[in-house]
Amino acid sequence: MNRALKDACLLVIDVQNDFCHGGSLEVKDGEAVVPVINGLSKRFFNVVATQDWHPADHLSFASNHPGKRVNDVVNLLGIEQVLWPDHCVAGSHGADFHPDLDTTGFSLIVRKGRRKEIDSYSAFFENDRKTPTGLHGYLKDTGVKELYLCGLATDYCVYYSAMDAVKLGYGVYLVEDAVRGVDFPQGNIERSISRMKEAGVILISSSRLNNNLP
Ligand code: VGL
Ligand code: ZN
Repeated sequence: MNRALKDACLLVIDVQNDFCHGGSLEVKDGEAVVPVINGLSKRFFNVVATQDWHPADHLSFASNHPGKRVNDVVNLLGIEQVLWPDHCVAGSHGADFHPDLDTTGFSLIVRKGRRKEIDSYSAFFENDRKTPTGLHGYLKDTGVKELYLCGLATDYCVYYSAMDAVKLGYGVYLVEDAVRGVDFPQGNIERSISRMKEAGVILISSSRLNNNLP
């Protein structure tokens, strides 16, 4: 196998029904990433996907804080937490991958946000920035050095995953036409993209990536 491909991994973040059209935490145009990701995942040897996978009593849900509303901010274990509509409840239809997402090539699926007391935006660490999901160990063991990030949402799970990946020493690429964001608060997508670029994340289009793959 081509060495470049063995070193690289496509990381598909949270392409789940609840983040797509009609879902409870719908990301505008979220489902548009599906055909782009399907095209890319056929070209990579390593493809890892994440699923947001919450218990029904998860404390990121506004419904579990009487008197609070969606988009209010609370404190969870000393960490600021935006409150969301109930979403991606483990085992529910909303937590399933989008039905058109081709999962055939996925080598690993990481489920995160499973502890009720703490959220996990990043694919690598829970929001305490300390508790590992195990993904870094898997990628190290399989010799992955470069990560190509895609999926939902640009300004939350993709953003936190990309920033952690840089800190962990990976070469990090953001496939710019294979992500969509929540944009809460307004301007958050642009701000997140600038911060990722400043941190060393390289933006690449899926067509350029496709042309550069062996
Ligand atoms: C996400 C908000 C809450 C995401 C997950 O996948 O970006 N955003 N849970
Ligand atoms: Zn969530």
